[in-house]
Amino acid sequence: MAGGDAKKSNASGGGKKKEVKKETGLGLANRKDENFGEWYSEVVVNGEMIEYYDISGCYILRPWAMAIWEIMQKFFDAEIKKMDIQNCYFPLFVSPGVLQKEKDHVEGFAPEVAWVTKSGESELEVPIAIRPTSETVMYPYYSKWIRGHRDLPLKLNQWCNVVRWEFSHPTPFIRSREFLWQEGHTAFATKAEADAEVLDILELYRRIYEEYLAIPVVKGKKSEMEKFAGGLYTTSVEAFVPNTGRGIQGATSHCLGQNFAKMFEINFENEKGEKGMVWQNSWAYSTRTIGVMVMVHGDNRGLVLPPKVASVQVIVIPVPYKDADTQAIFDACSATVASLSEAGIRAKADSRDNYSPGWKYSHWEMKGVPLRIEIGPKDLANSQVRAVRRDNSAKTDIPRGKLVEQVKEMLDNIQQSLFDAAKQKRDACIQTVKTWDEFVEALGQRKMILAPWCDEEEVEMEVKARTKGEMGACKSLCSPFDQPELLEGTKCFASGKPAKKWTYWGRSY
Ligand code: 87F
Repeated sequence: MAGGDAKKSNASGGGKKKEVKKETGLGLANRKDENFGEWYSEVVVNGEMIEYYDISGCYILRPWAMAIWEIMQKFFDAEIKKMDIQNCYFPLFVSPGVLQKEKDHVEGFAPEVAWVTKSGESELEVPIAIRPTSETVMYPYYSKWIRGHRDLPLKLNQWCNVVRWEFSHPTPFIRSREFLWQEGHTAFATKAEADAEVLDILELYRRIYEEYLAIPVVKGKKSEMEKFAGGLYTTSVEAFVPNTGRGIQGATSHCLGQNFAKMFEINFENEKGEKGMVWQNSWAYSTRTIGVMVMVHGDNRGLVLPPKVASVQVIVIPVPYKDADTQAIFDACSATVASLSEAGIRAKADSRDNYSPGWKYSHWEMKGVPLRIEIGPKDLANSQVRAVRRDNSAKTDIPRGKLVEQVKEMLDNIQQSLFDAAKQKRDACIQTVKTWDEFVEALGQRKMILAPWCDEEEVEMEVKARTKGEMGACKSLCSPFDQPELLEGTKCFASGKPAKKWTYWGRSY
C-alpha cells in the first residue's frame, strides 16, 4: 500500500472538511445536504468543469466538461447514423419574418429570443434573431427539398448552440442562456414512421442517462399543458434530484404531426400522384445532462464521474518516500498507465513534482475520477498497486499481473453501483398517492408523486395554482409508458373525476 500520505490526507467527507482545507487548500466549503445550491456552484467550479463568465447565465465549459459532452456525442452520433440520420449545419441567425411564421409555437417563447440590432455603430435595417431552436430556420428548406415520396424520409440532425434569454435563476448546465445540444428534425410520409422514430430516439436518450450517466429516468408522455405547443405530442425522459426534490426533464422527443408541414407547406406527391403533407418529429438533448449528473452523483468531496463518461477513468499517483527509489516508482506509474491505455482504459499519471501525493488525492477526488491508483515503495516491493474507488473509498491491492482485468472489473462495478445507488435514492423519493391530502403531504416531503389523474388541462392548471408557494408550483412531469394497473373506479387525486392514467407530479427545474 501507499502508506502515510494516504492516511493524513484522507478527505473522506463528513467532519473532515476543515482538516482537508488546511492541508491541501482544496475541499468544499458547502455541504450537499445543507446548502445544495452553493454546493453545486462550488463543485462545478472547483471540479474544473465550469468557469463563471461576466455575462449572467453564460458559462465557460472547460475541457473537463467538454470531454464528457464529447463522449456522449460520440455514442449518440454513431447511433443516429445507424438510423440513417445525417448531420448538417444551419445558420445561427433567423430573419424575423421566418421566426414569427409559426405564431403558436413562438408566442409563449418570444421574450426569450435574443436579437442582433446593430453592426458597429449603425442600426441594422432589419434586426436579426439568434436561434432559440431551429424549426423555423430549417423548415422553409424542407419545403424546398421535399417534392415527392422519393425525397422521404428526410432525417437531419445538427450539433450546435442555441440562445434563450431566460430570466429565471440561471444555473450552470441546468439553465444557461446559451447551451450546446443536438437537434434532430425529421420528415416522413406516414405518421406510423414518425411515431416509431419518436420512441427509438427516446430510447437513445434513456441509454445516455442510464448507461452513460448512471441516472435512472422515467420514459413517458407529457401532458397537453407541458408538451411542445407547436407539436402533436411530446415524450420525454424525466430524472429526479433527491436533494432538492425536483424533477428534471432530461431530453425530449416530439412528434410534430403536420402542424409545421401546414405552416411551411412541406408537401409531397405519393406513388399514386396524390398530394400529401409530411409528418415531422424533432428531438433534442443538451449539456443539461452534465448538470443532472453532477447533482445526482456529486458528494461532499466534489464531482463523482461515472466511468463511462469520465475522460480520465484512472489516475495513477506516485507516492515516493524520502529514501524510496523515486525513479522506480515513477517508472511503475508509467508502465501502469501504458498497460491500462493499451487495454482501452482512459488512464493518466500525475507525475508533477510540485504537488504532494495528498494534494493530488484531493485534487482528483474533487474532479471525480472514478479510480485512483497509488504506487509507493511497498507496492513496488510486492509487485502490486493500490486502487481506491472514488464512489465509496474502498481500497484494493491489485497484483501487477491482474491489473487490467481487475481495473476493468472495478470500473464496471463503479458504473453499476452509481446507478444502483441513484436508483435506490430516486425510488425512495417516489410516493404513490390517491387523494389531494396525500398529495400535499408528499409534496411537502419533496417527493416525486405518482397519482391517478383525469388528464384534464383545467385540473392541471388548478393543481399548479393550488401549489404555488415560495418553492414554486408543482406540475405534471410525465405519464409513464410503464403504467401501473388502474383499477376501475379509481378517482383523480385532484378533481375526484374518473382517473384516466397514472401521472408523475412534482416541483421541477
Ligand atoms: C424559446 C424561444 C423561442 C423552446 C424556445 O424541444 C422558441 C422556443 O420553440 C421553442 N424554447 N422551444 C421549444 C423547442 C422545441 C423543440 N425544438 C427542436 C425541442 C427539440 C428540438
